[in-house]
This record gives sequence, structure tokens and C-alpha cells, in this order.
Amino acid sequence: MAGAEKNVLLVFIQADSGVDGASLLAEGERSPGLFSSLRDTLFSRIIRRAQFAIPPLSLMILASVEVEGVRQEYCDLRFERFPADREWDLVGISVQTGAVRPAFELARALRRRGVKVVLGGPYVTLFPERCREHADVLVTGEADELWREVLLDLVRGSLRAEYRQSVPPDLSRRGPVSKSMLDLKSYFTTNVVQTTRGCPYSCDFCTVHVMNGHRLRHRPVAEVLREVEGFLKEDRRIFFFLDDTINASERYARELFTGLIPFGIRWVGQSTTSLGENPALLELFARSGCGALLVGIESIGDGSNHAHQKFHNPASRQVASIRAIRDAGICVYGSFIYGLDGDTLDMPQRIEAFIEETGVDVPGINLLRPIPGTGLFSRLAAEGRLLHDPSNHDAFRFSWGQEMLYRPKSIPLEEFIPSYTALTRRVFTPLNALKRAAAAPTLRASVLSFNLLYVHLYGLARRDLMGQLATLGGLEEVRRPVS
Ligand code: B12
Ligand code: SF4
Repeated sequence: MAGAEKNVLLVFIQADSGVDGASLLAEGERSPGLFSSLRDTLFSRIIRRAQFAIPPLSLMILASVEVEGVRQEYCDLRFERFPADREWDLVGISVQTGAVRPAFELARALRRRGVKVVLGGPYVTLFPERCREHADVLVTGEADELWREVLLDLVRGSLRAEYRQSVPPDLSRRGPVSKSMLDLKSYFTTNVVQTTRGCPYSCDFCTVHVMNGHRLRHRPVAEVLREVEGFLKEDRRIFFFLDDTINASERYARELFTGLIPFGIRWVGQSTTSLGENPALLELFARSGCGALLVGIESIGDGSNHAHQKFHNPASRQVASIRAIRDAGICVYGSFIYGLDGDTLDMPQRIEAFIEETGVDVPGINLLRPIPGTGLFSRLAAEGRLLHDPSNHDAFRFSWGQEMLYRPKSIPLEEFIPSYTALTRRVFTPLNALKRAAAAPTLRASVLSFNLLYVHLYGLARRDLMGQLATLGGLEEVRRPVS
């Protein structure tokens, strides 16, 4: 091993997504009229201040791998410009489905200048063949262990074209994550922790079980606690547990959150509604500092959930579960999807009534997103219901609520879009934001900021959707299936 130190840059790319940091949103289109314009300016300021952006754990994990002769740096394009004035031996880009086009553009520009590019991340794992021509090196799968191999090969001057992690790695072998690369001030918090990968469920709109497998893999609790302790030395703000289902294994969750109590942290995470049926675990969550949980309700109708292979969330138990979580002093971010197969035009009103009845603190009313690589995407493509050419992934805006990407099963688009925009107009008002904040069991300022962010965001989404509605005639003709 000889030669000068190798400089590696890891890059995170801004997605079109409305929730991914504030910079893009804040520049949103202005409404006509003085009042609307003042309102938009006010919301943009609030959003900028709130900055819900968190750093990407994937790149924090990679940057924590130490190899002699390699210096790793990191650039978050949400907040900074690409450091084009520096010499890089290797640039690693994380490719998320919401940001494939800008990732490829950056890769192309760098390679034109002779910089070697490595691509990794969810989209690369799902579609390596589409990424190959844009990279010198492809990394597919979870790269926790592979990255060391890549860096060692870089030092040796023997980089391969592809590194593949076909068997999901054993998470107990990875050490704690370092934050040394981060500019702490850029983020809402930098305390992002993942304890478990994989998901036992098979919802057809989700890529987690496809990419990370159905078997739950846990990090040793002691390791997670050590990481939390280390993180606290640099940043005392709230913790985000990024696990998709933090209550997936009761035994593990019990051990983890019991261990967390002495740290006195505040944390938020994601759980299934079934947590509300487990008073002992719920109490432990609250005692360990849980302030809010994102709960994937998706539909309040069993037929709609079942149509998408989601069976672990029976409608009859949802109201009681959400109330129990809130009664334990934990806010609920209720994540709904409207437009599922099985949904009919009465669903908006049912969602609204559900939000009222349960007191969901922050509602998220999503449009169904057919992500390439999911069973849903393939099925809608086979049924001729996608609004764009299924082979052209760039044609789809996967961003959260601004555009319909498919035709709902039993509601014509011309009726679906107005029914959705009318729902979000009723649910996301400044008055409702204030009411929800006042009623929130805890974290009232965050509940207010989030709801105000959504008043703004769903307003932008409505404008885009109404624009799409105006062009629908043309779209429908192109994509209507041959009967
Ligand atoms: C937190 C989160 C967010 C946060 C992101 C915050 C942040 N700054 O990271 C927010 C809310 C902003 C968000 C937004 C979106 N998200 Co999101 N999100 C997640 C979540 C829950 C955790 C992500 C995470 O940190 N995982 C842990 C890390 C360690 O895993 P990883 O990212 O896969 O990284 C590993 C490998 O992929 C690889 N790797 C990753 N990057 C790189 C780069 C290189 C160079 C290399 C070598 C390897 C490599 O190595 C890593 C370590 O093993 C995941 C679910 C999940 N389980 O991953 C969904 C998930 C990633 N999101 C998803 C989606 C669809 C989105 C949105 C498009 C949603 C939308 N419609 O707006 C946007 C797009 C955002 C973007 N920048 O492109 C999908 C991705 C599907 C896909 N095929 O890409 C997921 C998998 C959820 C799902 N149910 O399907 N998201
Ligand atoms: S949506 Fe949630 S519960 Fe369903 S498969 Fe994905 S991670 Fe698992």
C-alpha cells in the first residue's frame, strides 16, 4: 500500500420530496393575492426554522468505516454546494428512488471530469442494471461491511466494477456510528439510530421487505445503548429511531427501552397500531422518553389494507389503539393512504371522521406511491393503470403528494383528485393546526410546526394536482388499457 491519502466524498441528494428538508419547500410557488402571499412567506419562515431535516444514516455508517490511507468527507446537497474545487479520488452517491435523475446527472458530470463514482442505495439495490452505465463502481445491498472492502481496494488501486451483498449482513458486527462528518447545526437533530433491519410483513407498496428481507435482524442492545451515549455527548436533541416497526419484536423492544430509561432522552419512532394493545410495552415506551410515533394506519378499511397485503392492522382495533397510545402521553403521527384498491369516494369523509375521533396529532394523508421494485408497481403496470410508461422510472415523481401516478381501481381520476384535494383542504387548516397542538399529549411546539408545515405543503400539492387534473384528458387517452 503506497501513495498519497485517498480522498473520498459521500453525497446525499435532495429529492423532489416535500418532506426532505426545508430548502426546496421554502421556495414553493407563491399564491396570488396579498394575504396568500403573506401567509406563504410566514409558513416558509416557520418551515425554515423548524428544519425537520435529518442526516442520512446510510452515509453516516459508511463514513464511520476507517481504513488507513483514506480520508472520507460528506456533502449534503440540501444545505451545501458540491465541492467542485477539490480533487476527489472517489465520490459515493446514495441513490434513492425519489432522486435518481439528479444522482445520475451528478455522476455523469463527475465522470466527465475523470472522477470515479460509486453508486449505492435503495435504487441501486433494486435496479443495478439501470445504474451500471452511470457508475465506475456499483454497490448493491446493505453496504455496512462491503464499504471497507471498497475502500481497501481503492487504496490498493484495484477497485472492482461491482460489489454485491447478497446475504443481509449481521448487524452485530458493525461498530457504533460516528457523527464526526456532520455539521450539527444544519439538522433538526443528528441523533438518528437504527436498531433493526428487515420486516416480517409484506405490504405491496413497500420496498423494505424486498431490500432488507423478512427476517428481523437486531443490533445488540448494548451496542445501541453505547451509540446513544456517544451521540448525547455531541447533541442533546431528540432521537429518531428509524426502524420501520420499532415494536416488531416485543422482547427486543423491552430490553432496549428499559436500557434507555437512565439516559433520560426524548425520542420518536415508527410503530404498528398493535402497540396500543400492549399496555406494558406502551408504558415502557413512554417511560423511556417516547414523544411521538409514526403509525402506519394506511387504511381504516380492512378491504383496502388487505388489497395491498397489509393484514396486521385490523380496522376494528385502530381507534382504541391510537387512543391508548395518546393516553400514554405519546403523540401520534397517523399515516394514511387514500387511493388504495378497495377505496371508494366515501373514504375521505371516513378519514376525516377518524382523525376527529382519535385526535391524531399530525395526520399525513398520502397518495399511494407505486415505487418501482414493489409488487404494487408491477401489478399496476400489468393492469395498465400507471399514468406513465413503466419502463421510464424518470417519468414518475415519487415525491409525496403532488401528483397521481396511477388510476385508482374504482374511482375515476377526474373524481378522485378533487375528492383528495377537498379532504386535505378541510384537514390542514391553520385553525386545525392550533387545535391539534393544544390537544397534543406532549411536544406541542413540534406538533404545531408540523401541522403548519402541512398546511403549506398540502396547499402546494393541491396546486400541482389541480394542474394535473387540467391535463388529464391527454394522459388518460395514452394510458387507458386496451379492453
Ligand atoms: C428516514 C427515511 C426517510 C427520511 C430521509 C431522511 C434522511 N435524510 O435520510 C425522509 C422522510 C426525508 C424520507 C424521504 C423519502 N423516502 Co424514505 N425512508 C426513510 C427510512 C424509514 C429509513 C432510511 C434509513 O436511514 N435507513 C437505514 C440505512 C442504513 O439504510 P439505507 O438507506 O438503505 O442504506 C444502506 C444501503 O442502501 C446502502 N447505501 C445507501 N446509500 C449508499 C451510498 C453508497 C455510496 C453506498 C456504497 C451504499 C449505500 O448502504 C447502507 C448501509 O447498509 C427508509 C426505510 C428503511 N428501512 O430504510 C425509507 C425509504 C428509504 N424511503 C423511501 C422513499 C420512497 C422515500 C421518498 C421517495 C418518499 C417520498 N415519496 O417523498 C423520499 C425520498 C427522499 C430522498 N432523499 O430521496 C423508500 C425507498 C424506496 C426506494 N426504492 O428508494 C424507503 C425504503 C421506505 C419504503 N417503505 O419503501 N425517507
Ligand atoms: S410498510 Fe411497514 S409494515 Fe409494511 S412491509 Fe413496509 S416496513 Fe413492513
